[in-house]
Amino acid sequence: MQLAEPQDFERVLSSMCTEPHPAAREAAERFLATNPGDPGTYETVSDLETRAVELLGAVTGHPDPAGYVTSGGTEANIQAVRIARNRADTSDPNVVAPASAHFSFTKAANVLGVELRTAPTTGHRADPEAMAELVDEDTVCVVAVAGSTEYGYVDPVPAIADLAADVDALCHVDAAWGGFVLPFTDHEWDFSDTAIDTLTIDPHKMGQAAIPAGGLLVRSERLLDELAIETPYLESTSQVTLTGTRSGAGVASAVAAMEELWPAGYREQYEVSMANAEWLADQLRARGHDVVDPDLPVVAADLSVPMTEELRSRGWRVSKTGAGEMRVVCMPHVTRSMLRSFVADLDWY
Ligand code: 0PR
Repeated sequence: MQLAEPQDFERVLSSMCTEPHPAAREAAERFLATNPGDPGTYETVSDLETRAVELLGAVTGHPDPAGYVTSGGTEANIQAVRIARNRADTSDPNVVAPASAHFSFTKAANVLGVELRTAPTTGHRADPEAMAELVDEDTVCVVAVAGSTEYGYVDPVPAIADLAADVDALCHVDAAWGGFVLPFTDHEWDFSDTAIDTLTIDPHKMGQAAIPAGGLLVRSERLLDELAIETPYLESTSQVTLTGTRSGAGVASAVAAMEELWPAGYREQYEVSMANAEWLADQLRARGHDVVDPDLPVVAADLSVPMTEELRSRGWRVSKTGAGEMRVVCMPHVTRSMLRSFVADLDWY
């Protein structure tokens, strides 16, 4: 049978995922038939997962992290909220997050029976004062976003960690997308900078691993214990993951990408992506558009709806923010020459 070819990345400007690094692709294929959810049987991939967590710790400033490779940022965020809920002693738990938090927190709240309270942002960043008005004794988790989905902006993580500590809640940082570029910036966001408890960082986004490879890291093993479920018929006696059978491809691919790229390769990619974002922002400004200044490599600008639709009809994959701006994510597959031809199409319009 002749299967369809997957689409190429030639005109994809909207995705937070990218073409995997060749070493990551190769590792994914090699470990396709392994299941880290059954570590007693699949020992090699289980050892690779230990290595993945170690490497994620290096990226996020934690010399001795605990955690695991999730199916993606959604699972990691759900599990972080679950840890916080299980640890707390309240029958009416709530989570406080900025309005910019990814919709996976809505799923987490829904699945876990936790109330989600969102505070308005200021200048596309979380406003700790607005969040302070929402926390109370039933707050189990306070969320900061380090690299927001729509604008790539970074919240004031230290102030949000202080707020969490004030009410004895956990502080969770969602660096699902930003985690592999933030080490090369001045932002305070990781385990070494701030008193955070849990963190999401996805190898299958800026980490250049194959899908599915997300990451949940926690400051200490004790927090992971909040998730432990007894597994009477497996070799291991408990399981902390949300899914049972999991992709060994994601785990192996994450290790291969990080072994290959951390830190020099990721730094170089950050510099290239950031320069591309700034170049595109300048080009759009020169054409009279309002541009949200890029902080990490995401560009949002006020292109009209017909203009965005025309670009889409020419094959460009661009998306819109909630406020209606056109948004371009400068992923590793987004090159300067791609952006030049994108701008040329804009000029045609
Ligand atoms: N946290 C952040 C900050 C994210 O941006 C995302 C995904 C997640 C968590 C969830 O991760 P998983 O999808 O791995 O579970 N970001 C969106 C996504 O890829 C971004 C998006 C949404 C991009 C809509 C394009 C688009 O059209 O689903």
